[in-house]
Amino acid sequence: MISTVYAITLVGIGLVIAVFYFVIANSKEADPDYPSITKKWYGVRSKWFLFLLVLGITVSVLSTNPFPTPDQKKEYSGGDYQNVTVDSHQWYWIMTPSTVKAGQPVEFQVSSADVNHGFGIYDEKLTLVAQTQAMPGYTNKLIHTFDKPGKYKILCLEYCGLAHHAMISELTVE
Ligand SMILES: [Cu+2]
Repeated sequence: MISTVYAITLVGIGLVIAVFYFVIANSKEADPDYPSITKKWYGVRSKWFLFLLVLGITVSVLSTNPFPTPDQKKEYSGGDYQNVTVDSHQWYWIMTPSTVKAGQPVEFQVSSADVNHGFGIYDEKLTLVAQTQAMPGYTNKLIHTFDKPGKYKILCLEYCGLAHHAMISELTVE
């Protein structure tokens, strides 16, 4: 098996060398039209760049509206926040408590026991409603008011190792 792989590798290297040799042996002096061609395609390139820039900004603005991090300074006068402590681990969440009430702001205190994770709250249609980073040594605050009761999903938004995809939990909003 190993000698087969070795042979295939050698043949591959030989092919690459042959292609390089062919290109170098067949290359000629620069075309006299080269400067005018360069000028024309530089123009095309800058128009293409502007198009991509405008497209990128438009897509970013449209796809982050509403922005998935709610206003953290919004005043709330209807009583206390509900507090939820979130500890993230490779590869699970510990949320205390894991049931909250709709209509009253929730303050999530999010931290990590090992590496960086992304704390993402998704509704039943798997639309991101709020998110913050979970970092070791820091406690990040995320304030969010749930309008609708239901089962919300917690997914990790930052690749954190082998079982990152399995880092799923549930938050019940009553
Ligand atoms: Cu994670």
